[in-house]
Amino acid sequence: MLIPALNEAETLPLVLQAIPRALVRDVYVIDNGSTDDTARVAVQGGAQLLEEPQRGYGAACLRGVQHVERLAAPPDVVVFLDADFADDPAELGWLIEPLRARAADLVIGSRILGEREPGSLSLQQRLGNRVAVTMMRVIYGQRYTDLGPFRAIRLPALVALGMHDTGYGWTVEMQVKAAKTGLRVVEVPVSYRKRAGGSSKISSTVKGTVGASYKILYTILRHATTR
Ligand SMILES: Nc1nc2c(ncn2[C@@H]2O[C@H](COP(=O)(O)OP(=O)(O)O)[C@@H](O)[C@H]2O)c(=O)[nH]1
Ligand SMILES: [Mg+2]
Repeated sequence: MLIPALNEAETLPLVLQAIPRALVRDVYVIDNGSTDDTARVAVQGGAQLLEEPQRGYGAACLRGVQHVERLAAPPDVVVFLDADFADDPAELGWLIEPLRARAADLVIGSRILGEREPGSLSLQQRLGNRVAVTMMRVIYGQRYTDLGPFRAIRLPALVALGMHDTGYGWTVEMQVKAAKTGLRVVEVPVSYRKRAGGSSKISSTVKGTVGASYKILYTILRHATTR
């Protein structure tokens, strides 16, 4: 399991405690240059610590993937989970079930299909999601309902996608490339609550929202022209 974290010392312990450890071999926290106690609480909570000095959600995820890929015994499946305790790690079983059953290569936890705490997804997030999934359906013929961060993928399939995005285009890049290369994709409902520690670094600010929206649309369209 890979958990990118930037200054999430408040919520990371809750996340780590809630992970059903029987289902997970290793938990890695990728510290993305935190200035708080993130690194310490990660280790205290039983996770292994990786450091990624380059800022960005995708940079942290890529670092984690490169690490597990090079292990002597790489895992079959990689799960991504945010450190802000907005997702419920206890729902991991539902997420990996389709992979276990060999019925999917990529499983997206959909917050749209699941139970959302009021206010956990802002209006602009829901609208942005809607635009992005509609574009992916029209351009790539793949039905998604969400770009949720809680997701599981077979490691060989992930490596074959050749992920590059170092920022918030990471989740949509994975989905676009999965659709283009014909991975078997399944969505499962996941619940979502308001992040506990402070406010979101992206969706609660105008700059973050505009930047992420632009990046998401750009990613969808760029891959359309390199079909
Ligand atoms: N904003 C930001 N988040 C990062 C970075 N690296 C890792 N993260 C983690 O990415 C996750 C998602 O960030 P969050 O602020 O909740 O964004 P949102 O859920 O999209 O509004 C959290 O677990 C962050 O700690 C980074 O460089 N920038
Ligand atoms: Mg969040």
